Amino acid sequence: MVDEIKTSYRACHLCEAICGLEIKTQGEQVISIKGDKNDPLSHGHICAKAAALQDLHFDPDRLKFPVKRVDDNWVQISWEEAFETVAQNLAKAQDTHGQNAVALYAGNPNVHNYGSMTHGGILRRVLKTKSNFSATSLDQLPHHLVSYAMYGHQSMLPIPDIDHTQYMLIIGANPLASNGSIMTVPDVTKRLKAIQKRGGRFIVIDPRKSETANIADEHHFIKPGSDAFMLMAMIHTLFAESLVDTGHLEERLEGIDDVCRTVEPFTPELAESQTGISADTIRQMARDMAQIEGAVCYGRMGVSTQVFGTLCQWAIQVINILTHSLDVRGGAIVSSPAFGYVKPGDSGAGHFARWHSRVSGQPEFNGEFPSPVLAEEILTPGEGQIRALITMAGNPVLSAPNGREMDRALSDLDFMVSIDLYINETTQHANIILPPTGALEHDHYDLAFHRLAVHNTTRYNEPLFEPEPGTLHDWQILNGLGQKLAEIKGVDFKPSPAPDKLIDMGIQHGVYGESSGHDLALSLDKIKQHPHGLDLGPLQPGLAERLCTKSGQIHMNIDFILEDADRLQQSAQPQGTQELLLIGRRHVRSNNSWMHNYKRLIKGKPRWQLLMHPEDLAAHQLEDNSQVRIQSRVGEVVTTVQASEEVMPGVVSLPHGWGHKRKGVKMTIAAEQEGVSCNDLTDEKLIDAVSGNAAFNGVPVKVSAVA
Ligand SMILES: Nc1nc2c(c(=O)[nH]1)N[C@H]1C(S)=C(S)[C@@H](COP(=O)(O)OP(=O)(O)OC[C@H]3O[C@@H](n4cnc5c(=O)[nH]c(N)nc54)[C@H](O)[C@@H]3O)O[C@H]1N2
Ligand SMILES: Nc1nc2c(c(=O)[nH]1)N[C@H]1C(S)=C(S)[C@@H](COP(=O)(O)OP(=O)(O)OC[C@H]3O[C@@H](n4cnc5c(=O)[nH]c(N)nc54)[C@H](O)[C@@H]3O)O[C@H]1N2
Ligand code: SF4
Ligand SMILES: [Mo]
Repeated sequence: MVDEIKTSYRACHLCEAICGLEIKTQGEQVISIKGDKNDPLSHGHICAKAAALQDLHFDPDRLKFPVKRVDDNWVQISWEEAFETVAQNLAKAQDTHGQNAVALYAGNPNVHNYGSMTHGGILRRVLKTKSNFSATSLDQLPHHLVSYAMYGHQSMLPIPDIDHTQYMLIIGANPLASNGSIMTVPDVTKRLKAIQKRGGRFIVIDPRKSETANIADEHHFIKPGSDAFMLMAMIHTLFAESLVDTGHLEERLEGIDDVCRTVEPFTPELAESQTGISADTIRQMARDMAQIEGAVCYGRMGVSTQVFGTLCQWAIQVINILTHSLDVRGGAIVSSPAFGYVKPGDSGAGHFARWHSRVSGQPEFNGEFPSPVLAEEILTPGEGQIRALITMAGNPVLSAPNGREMDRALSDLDFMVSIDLYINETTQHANIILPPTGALEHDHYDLAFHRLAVHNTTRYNEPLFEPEPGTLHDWQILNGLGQKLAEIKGVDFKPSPAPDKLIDMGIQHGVYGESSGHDLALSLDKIKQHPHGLDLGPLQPGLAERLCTKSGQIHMNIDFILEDADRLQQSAQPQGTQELLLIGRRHVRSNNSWMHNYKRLIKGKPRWQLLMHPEDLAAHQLEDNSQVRIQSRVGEVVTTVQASEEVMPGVVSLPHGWGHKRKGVKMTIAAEQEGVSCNDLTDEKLIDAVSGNAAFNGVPVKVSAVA
């Protein structure tokens, strides 16, 4: 008998765009993966990665059952043995060396996997360790810290209302490659072009003429790490030219005079000398932000993972506030999701600097230390030293700064366990790997990304396939391990119900919920009746009533951020400093460190080379397409250089997430790829001084010929 063809609707979980897919299957086979035209957010858009969901599902390298490392080999073991061994070893590390001797590192895919979100806190609760780390501090920590400090909640993140804006200033983001971040925006190309069609403009500020810059109305090169000078000068201009208009939020603002005083020294002329962007251009951008109705300033990785990350993200909020661009149509608006609607009284608002890391004194945020200090906390002896580690969906050896030191640190641990799909650069150090089911084998709800979306929608997806017998979902692994640990430690434990049970309550009590008396009377059951998803309308202003600060005000004058302006002023450099600065690069066919194992995505021209401006090549007597040595404070790599006028002179670009060709990696296709890890060069000491977030962009390097 031939199986019937089944059509399923499903969100792609690979990036923040959360595109709706229409997937046809027959028995265990995938017949086709297309965009779901009826998805109310993505309207049929997909990128090349969507088709690779089947490669991930069928990848022979993907683990399905627990394995333990015996010398250089991996041996399959039962879940029971795995949980028992892991729990014993973690408990032993805590008994011997104290509570904080066991650390947790949670990587990026947790946020794309709702069971990991609902159950992710289990191990933290049972272990009661302060040694918590995640990819947040390799990424968007400055955004959360600024939202926490200004609006009173780490998740109160204003999102660009891209579908209605008339002027969008994009700083250090490349949504054409990334498909958007802290801005869930499927089909960003169409939405950006629509701004131009309705007579608006968008501007890109980037040291590289990126894919996004290529279709922008204007692109300005900027010296990496110098954006804060430009942003402060824009605020300076708003005050100097009496352009400030705070509109309906006027009565809600605290500390505007302090802001005015702080930006006083930051003239557009100073900014010109530091950024390379003319003072006139900077003044004009400030005027445009102020004078165009429905304007928005948006900044992402380029202005988050750099040495002034927090100051930059704060300044971006301030520019939106002072130009009446916060909480207005076409500006930046906090979303209204069916689950996770941020409002006063919410738990999870966050906390900051209540304690500090042991070795270099970096502040906690929301109970986590910045990941750049993870390796030193493992390698530095003394009370509180980390001796055991759990990684969950993370690959810090390739994704954290100074990856080689991370590599050494992981091999120095007494015990390590990884909850992961693969044996890769990081998980090869584990004693035991606990693999979860694949994404198509469990249900799905985007807990994180509906909250960051440019349009309010909601959607629940059923699994496509039955999980293979004897396999476990991420949340079941967390429950199982939590239970075992609790038994051994003699503490109470109740396994958490399945994720769908947990979110149903949140939806029913949410703004569109049954219990809230909303017309839609949403519950998870009701959402399930709409497999394409439900349209909940455009972004809605209404921030004033939702502010989560104790005073109900927006704090503009946050001491620890304003003080950083002094550091900025002191960092001003004489013109003509001759240092090469390294930045990263994303490509639409890749995703951080873990999507290089699929033929479909890896084919085509190599994309891991170092890009360098022809003038710099000539100045360094280097040939296009030759082997070069790149050196930084922490290490060196040898790779191929490619001449490119995309990057500005003085800047070189190398993507992260490569460097799989090393002993122990069991990802067949990835391990055949050339390309080195950019994070063998990035520096764990180069951080945003306020938050401790990694500064991947603007790393000083030397490039020389290889004899
Ligand atoms: N130089 C430089 N470094 C960077 C960046 C940069 O721009 N430049 N970007 C930074 C950013 S933004 C981020 S978010 C971090 C990412 O840093 P990480 O999160 O540490 O790294 P990923 O490459 O996302 O690794 C994801 C891991 O999760 C596993 N995995 C995938 N899906 C699942 C799942 O469903 N369950 C489980 N249990 N495991 C799964 C994969 O096999 C892989 O091992 O990297 C950062 N590093
Ligand atoms: N295809 C693909 N999509 C992805 C990912 C991926 O790896 N591949 N990763 C996902 C993740 S985890 C994230 S966090 C998002 C990131 O999403 P984005 O932030 O949109 O992505 P990036 O490509 O890192 O864009 C950062 C831009 O900043 C520029 N830049 C570097 N330094 C500076 C600087 O000092 N100042 C300024 N103004 N610009 C600078 C870079 O040249 C780059 O164009 O993408 C997500 N989507
Ligand atoms: S843009 Fe591509 S990777 Fe991102 S959700 Fe859509 S299809 Fe998936
Ligand atoms: Mo990220």
